[in-house]
Amino acid sequence: MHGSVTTEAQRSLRRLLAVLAAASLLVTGLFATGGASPAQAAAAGPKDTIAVLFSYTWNQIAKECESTLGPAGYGYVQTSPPQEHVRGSQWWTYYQPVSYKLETRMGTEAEFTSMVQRCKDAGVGVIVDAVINHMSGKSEGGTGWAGTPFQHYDYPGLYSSSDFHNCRKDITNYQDRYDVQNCNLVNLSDLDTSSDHVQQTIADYLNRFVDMGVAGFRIDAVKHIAAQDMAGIWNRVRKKDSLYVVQEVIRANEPVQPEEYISIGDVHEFGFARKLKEAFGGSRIDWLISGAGIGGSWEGFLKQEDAAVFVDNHDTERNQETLSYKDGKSYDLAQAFTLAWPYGSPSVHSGYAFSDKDAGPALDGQGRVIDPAPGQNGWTFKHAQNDIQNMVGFRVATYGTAVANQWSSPDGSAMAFSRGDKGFIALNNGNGQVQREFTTSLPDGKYYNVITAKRTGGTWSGDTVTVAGGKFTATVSAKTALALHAGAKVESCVDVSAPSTPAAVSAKVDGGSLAVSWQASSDDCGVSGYDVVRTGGSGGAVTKTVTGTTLTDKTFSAATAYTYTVTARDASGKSSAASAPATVTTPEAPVVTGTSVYYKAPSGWSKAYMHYRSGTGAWTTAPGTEMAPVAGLAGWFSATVDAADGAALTAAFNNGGGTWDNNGDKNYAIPAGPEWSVSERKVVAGTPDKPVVTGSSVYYQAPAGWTKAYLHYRVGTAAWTTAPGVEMTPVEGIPGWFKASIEAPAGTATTAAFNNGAGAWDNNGGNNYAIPTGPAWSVSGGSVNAGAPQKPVAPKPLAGKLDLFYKTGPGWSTANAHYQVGAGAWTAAPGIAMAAVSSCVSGNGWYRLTIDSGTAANVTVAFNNGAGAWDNNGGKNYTFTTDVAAVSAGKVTTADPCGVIS
Ligand code: ARE
Repeated sequence: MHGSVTTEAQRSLRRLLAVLAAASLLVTGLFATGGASPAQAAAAGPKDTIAVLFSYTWNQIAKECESTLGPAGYGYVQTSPPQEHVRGSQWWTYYQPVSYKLETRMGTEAEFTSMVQRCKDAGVGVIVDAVINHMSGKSEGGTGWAGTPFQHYDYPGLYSSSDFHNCRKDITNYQDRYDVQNCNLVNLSDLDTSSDHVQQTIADYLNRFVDMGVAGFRIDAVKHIAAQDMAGIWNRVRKKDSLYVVQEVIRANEPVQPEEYISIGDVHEFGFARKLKEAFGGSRIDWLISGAGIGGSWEGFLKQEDAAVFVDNHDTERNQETLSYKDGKSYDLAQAFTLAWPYGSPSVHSGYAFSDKDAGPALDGQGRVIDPAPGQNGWTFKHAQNDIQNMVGFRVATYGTAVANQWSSPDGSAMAFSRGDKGFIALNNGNGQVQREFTTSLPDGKYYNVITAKRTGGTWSGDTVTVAGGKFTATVSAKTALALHAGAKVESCVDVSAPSTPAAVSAKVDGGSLAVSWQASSDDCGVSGYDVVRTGGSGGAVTKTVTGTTLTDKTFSAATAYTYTVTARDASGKSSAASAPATVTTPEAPVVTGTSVYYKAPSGWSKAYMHYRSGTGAWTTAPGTEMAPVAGLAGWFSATVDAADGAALTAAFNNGGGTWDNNGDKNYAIPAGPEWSVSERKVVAGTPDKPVVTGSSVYYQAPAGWTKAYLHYRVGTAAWTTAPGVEMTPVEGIPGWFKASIEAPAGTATTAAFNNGAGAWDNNGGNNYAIPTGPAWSVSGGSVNAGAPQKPVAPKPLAGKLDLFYKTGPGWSTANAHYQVGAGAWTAAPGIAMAAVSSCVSGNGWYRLTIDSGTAANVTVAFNNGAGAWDNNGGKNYTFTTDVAAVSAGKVTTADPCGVIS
């Protein structure tokens, strides 16, 4: 089931509507001058792929257009910046303009003009890398490639000091829009693009290319040009509605965002390339296509109609933000995926190998780039690599179709999908081969695998697969792909006769399956598949279609006779006669039993896989079957697998990341049977014992100002909750207190920290809180106490008697209260002995005394242990005015701390 991927057709339509909208605004005279033009860049059609020929000479680009790019189906070729630049051997000299003369070390103006025409004739539009944000970065000035003298802020005949922004220091703070758009990017003198003169000068430069017939522009460093300034420049460009524009705004957590520039044209979605690195640079790639798949529906991604994508560009191949040619086959797979997947307009980067990231391309004695040639001077020729140029053709052939038939392998390292009824691709980023029957929406027929097959002119040669009834069986080796499309189909032959009748059909019991096989039929245009009809048993007649000459039947009843007949079909639908029947009777016992295996993983494993075989059958493909965590049993995982005919399983376990437990090289023998548990190298029958789990209520007194409280915790050594943890509920009647319930096996403490869900934490000063098992615990003021908090009872004024509680300090074995009622006489020292309270809800150590207070409004007390130790409240004594009072560690409260007052 495919998601709602916006197709390129929708993309074109939106572009077209935008262009029409702009046009109609103009004719009705409503077009407001001075604002950003609503015009959009040209529609991306089927040929939306750009070959970026980084640092290539103009002469060689012309040749590539004719020999490779045009025939392969590239719509565009992007050049490196073509204006006069500073001198030097580094590649990046041409990102430092000195004048707008089209004289560079890649070629002359005449060569550039000729290239534009030759590429156009080959069906390839030229995209110019336009460096318009700035001029050079040479503080000391100098002389340009074509001999133009310049100073940092002075380019004779073009710009003088007043044409540059005043900031004149380097950008230091990307969080500050002003800094980013007014100061110098790596010392490059920053043009004041708000000025009319500068906008017009830049537009004149761009219009020279428009008149020459280029197809569009890459706008370099546009993040550093305010979007409204860019609109001011763009409004002065001719034929802008027929140009394709792609802008470089590196997405980051910064004020200037890619979306600000979409009224001008496409913007590179750097997030796409970063995700490709995450996927293809690792193992799992399946998440790229799950649901709607990577693209405009993803949070923080440009919409389909605004996005341009790449696997890498000349900056990111150097700073390792993305994959690069250095990643070998995974890089090529990412490229194939990008070309097959309908999100954004893709660029294919093609440069040269390097170890020094500043190193320029190979130069001749005069400093000119030597024409790139395959296998020379490190040029990668990625744009011409067989699989990549053929995937460009795939993109053309599948244009406008939706994604369907998504499939991924259990370990996520391989995936496949269809593009409507026009194309199909399978990508294997894993380390083992994938062999299976794939489902496609391609019409029946024989297709070239364009990843390996070669195209010469319009003729293909190489590996093919045959699709029949929407299925085909193929093997995709590790780190390779298989791609089929409507434009690379074997010419169908003129089908006259039906296939011959399948001969020598046999059916037999083979382990836990029934194996049916026969001899291949012949046909004038090839057999596309076989229909195998089974009769017998309670299910009646069942037909299965296969492309090979065997069928493995796994669904059947015991002690039953089944009869198979086979019919061959060809691609035009002609069928042979049915074969002679072959009959097999299944054995008595059920031949397949399910065994549930429980495994206690070593500590630190977050996942567990079981790699196994049943009897003498084949091993699973490593890492094997992923096991599921067992609820309530920390560290335990389980999987239920089929064991053939009561056979034992041989198994080894691993964490999916290369750590194995193979029982000290002996593997584990797990007998047939319903349930087995493997723990500490022992295999025992049955499921593991679950610990007795008890529930606890955790109460928490939150710091002032918290409106919510969350409990973030782990039971024993089990995993932590996902922050912020579980939300606690306010305790009714006790302001500031919150409550949550947890479950823990008896005797296993819970480690906890509290937070307000908005980033404020109480983790007990970095130590966290240890909460024992038990019915209720209260956490308050940094300590954990047994029991629930007491509802506060409004204190009542003293009336006749004082109920006094005192909690002794360490070393006191008795407590006396020496007191005075109102202004009356003091008791004789040491006063009256208090009674120990044997059971107190808030813990041990409390003493109690009831004092007759008569009509007095207060009672004054000093406590002692009868052996000379006194607590007289630091010399002030304690004065009580309520009917209940409790003193603990110098603190007076007015509630019963023990729950003993009836
Ligand atoms: C060279 C030297 C510098 C020297 C300067 C002037 O390396 O040390 O100060 O010359 O003498 C390219 C090279 C630079 C080179 C420059 C000029 O990469 O090394 O400087 O040419 O010759 C930001 C911009 C983004 C820009 C990247 C590189 O936003 O637009 O930086 N990318 C384009 C091109 C580059 C090119 C330029 C712009 C300049 O693709 O190839 O520079 O024309 C965060 C931010 C990004 C920021 C990134 C890097 O991710 O979010 O916005 O990108 O950091 O700072």
